[in-house]
Amino acid sequence: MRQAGRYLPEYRALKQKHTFVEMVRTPDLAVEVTLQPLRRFALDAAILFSDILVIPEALGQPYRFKEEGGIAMEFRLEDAAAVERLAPASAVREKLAYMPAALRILRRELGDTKALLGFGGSPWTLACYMLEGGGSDDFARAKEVFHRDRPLFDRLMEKLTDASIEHFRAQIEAGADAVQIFDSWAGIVPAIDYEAASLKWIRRIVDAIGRRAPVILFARGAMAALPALAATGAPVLALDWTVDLGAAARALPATTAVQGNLDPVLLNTTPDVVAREARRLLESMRSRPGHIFNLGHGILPQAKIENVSALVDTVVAFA
Ligand code: 1CP
Repeated sequence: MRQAGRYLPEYRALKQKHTFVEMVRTPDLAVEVTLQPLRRFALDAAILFSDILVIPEALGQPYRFKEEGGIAMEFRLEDAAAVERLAPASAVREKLAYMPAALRILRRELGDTKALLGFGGSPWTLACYMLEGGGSDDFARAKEVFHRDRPLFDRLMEKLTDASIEHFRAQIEAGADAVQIFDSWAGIVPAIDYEAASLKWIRRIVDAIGRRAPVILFARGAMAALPALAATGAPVLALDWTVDLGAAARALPATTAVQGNLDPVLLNTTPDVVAREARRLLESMRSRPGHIFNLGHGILPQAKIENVSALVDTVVAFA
């Protein structure tokens, strides 16, 4: 998840001096931000500081981080001609070379004692930002295009799928132990459309890269689709905080590991509450092997550092 961010003073200090995009594009800065939480907390894994929107950027649709927060794309994809104008998937290697560069440094710094995660957005989630031209509460335009102009939608998804496969391969070659696919906007798709709008493209990615490294699949808001998500072959499903982790895990094949799913809002409370709720979550998974403890979505800027410490200490001490 977004473990970096505004809750850490050292991150805020760095962001005073550099823009978000600059930090993403400069390997030494991306490495520094990635390592910041690991210097404070006994975490088992690091996730590269970057963003899912580097893929639209590599294809010719740049993004920026707005001063008031949130993301804006330089333009929105209007029509089929705009989709055709996007660069081919092969552009990813050259345009995003800063990402494997940062991963190679991190691999050296972390040695073999910590897992290093790469990531990317699902084609559907990327298409949401590209068709909308920025963030949105409902990404209505992506759904409209899906229903109104399926050839355009499919053409865009093919490009995003190919670009994502290149991107994940490059990250694995540079030392990522596993890659996480963020289908952050799965939850806005009607269940009956989820296969055609998102899942079939994710499956292509899992088929293409699953033999090289484990895939962690996170489809926020689509917990009713967990059996279908497991059927993609992704060995790990990340679960959002809306489901009972223990019950959901026991309903999945024993070979599917689960990651999650503490409500990030708890980190705004107190160390006692965090420790209690973390133990409750761990207890619910006691009889089910294959649990990667994590939040159920990204960490919030309001998270308190003493609460993150309490969380990590509780998980590490749990027996
Ligand atoms: O901890 C880390 O730094 C991990 C790296 C990481 C990841 C995995 C970042 C850095 N972003 C992401 C994924 C990402 N980016 C997703 C999928 C995960 C999720 O659902 O949160 C999405 C949807 C984005 C797009 C994005 N980037 C948004 C949402 C925009 C919107 O309106 O929908 C935002 C606010 C960002 C900025 C961002 N990316 C990462 C960080 C640390 C930040 C916050 C920057 C800041 O506030 O200073």
